[in-house]
Amino acid sequence: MIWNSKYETMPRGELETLQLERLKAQLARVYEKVPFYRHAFQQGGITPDSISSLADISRIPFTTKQDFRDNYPFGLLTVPMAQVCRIHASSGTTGKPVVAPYTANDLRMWTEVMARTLTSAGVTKDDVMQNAYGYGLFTGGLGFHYGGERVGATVIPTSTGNTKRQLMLIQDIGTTVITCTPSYSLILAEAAAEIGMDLKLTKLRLGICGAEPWSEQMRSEIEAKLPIKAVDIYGLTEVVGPGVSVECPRRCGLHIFEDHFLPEVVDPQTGKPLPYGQKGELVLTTLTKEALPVIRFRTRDIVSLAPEPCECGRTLVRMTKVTGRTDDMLKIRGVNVFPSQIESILLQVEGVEPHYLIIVDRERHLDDLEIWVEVSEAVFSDEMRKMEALQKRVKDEVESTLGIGVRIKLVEPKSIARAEGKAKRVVDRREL
Ligand code: DLL
Repeated sequence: MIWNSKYETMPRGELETLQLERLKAQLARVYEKVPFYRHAFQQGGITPDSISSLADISRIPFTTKQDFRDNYPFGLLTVPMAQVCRIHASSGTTGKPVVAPYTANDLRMWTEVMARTLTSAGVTKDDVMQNAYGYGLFTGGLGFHYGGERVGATVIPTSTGNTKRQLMLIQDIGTTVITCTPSYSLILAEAAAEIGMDLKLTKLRLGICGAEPWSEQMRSEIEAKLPIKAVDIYGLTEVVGPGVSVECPRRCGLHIFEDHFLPEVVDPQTGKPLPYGQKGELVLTTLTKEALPVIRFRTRDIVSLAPEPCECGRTLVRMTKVTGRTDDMLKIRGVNVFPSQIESILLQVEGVEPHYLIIVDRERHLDDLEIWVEVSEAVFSDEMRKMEALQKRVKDEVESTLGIGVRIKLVEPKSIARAEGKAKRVVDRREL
């Protein structure tokens, strides 16, 4: 099923004409309204009028997460606050989050792309969709929620956690679709096994999983342990949230909703555009977003693009599953975590040395975060009570910034191996 045939199956020539028209309008708006973009364009020696083809976009400078940080919170906004209806956020590279404001039109567009996404994944009005993405500042909860309602499905807004209650609702209400991170779907499977509940006897048939990287092996594991077909969905806060791309029933890549998001793949080192089929960094430009359009946003996600028509009938380009990142961002329980964030917290705590090791593991499908932190000689030779107080302080600081639980292990001075070159700060033991 296709939610919006006009745009999802538009002949590519027509689509490209539409994209160029929208791109020009978007560039003219940001040039007029946002000093950051005006300066960047001027430095690159261009004006919106210099862009006369889609290929010309490579002349425009990139936008990065750092630019969001430098313009925090509203430096990239193009409308008065009175027109902003909602704000979401996700973690940035240090303490301050990335802020995503939406106008009423932005929310309509987001609901539209989420309705397309859910329809592509196989959701219909007859489904009962249990939404176990986090509600709140995270875009997952409300993004799926409104998309599900738009399609006409029955939406159960369970949000994350409370696994036993999730299972009870699946059984009692007759949930057919679960929307959650891939790792959470395995937690559900395991918890069901523990209480002797056979998920195969429920009505569950479909899972829409994203917000963190997952491999084909993990998909096989999910599909073996739950009675669902697991579909991949991709998106990011800076661009819209979930709803940028999704798999169709053919499952041969994720179709990008190109009438709203213009994709490019570039060489992460040189920034030069790469041809279709070559792996590189995904760069996205929003074509219709009002409150906070982004021009050439470097996602840091590694993909390649395939423009060949798909058997499903969609003409929209397909991206491969995300196979990695060009930076050190970790997704821990669906939350973006940067080692630099942790470092900047540690550096503010007295008695702690700037030597640390971040250990990420997956214990029974749940991501586990432990940080080893060296303490100063003075603290180390102090009383136990003081060490405990320091450990609690570090734990509280890290947890309140990241919003996820962490174990802190204080270790002796000079016990963390020193690197001669680049320090190794992260040990990721998860096998995705
Ligand atoms: O994770 C939005 C989302 C919510 C997507 C629910 C899908 C489902 P952020 O928290 O801003 O937004 O994180 C965005 O997560 O740049 C990728 O690195 C990663 N990511 C998101 N979806 C996938 C996926 C949401 N399907 C960052 N596969 C992105 C791999 C993904 N990585």
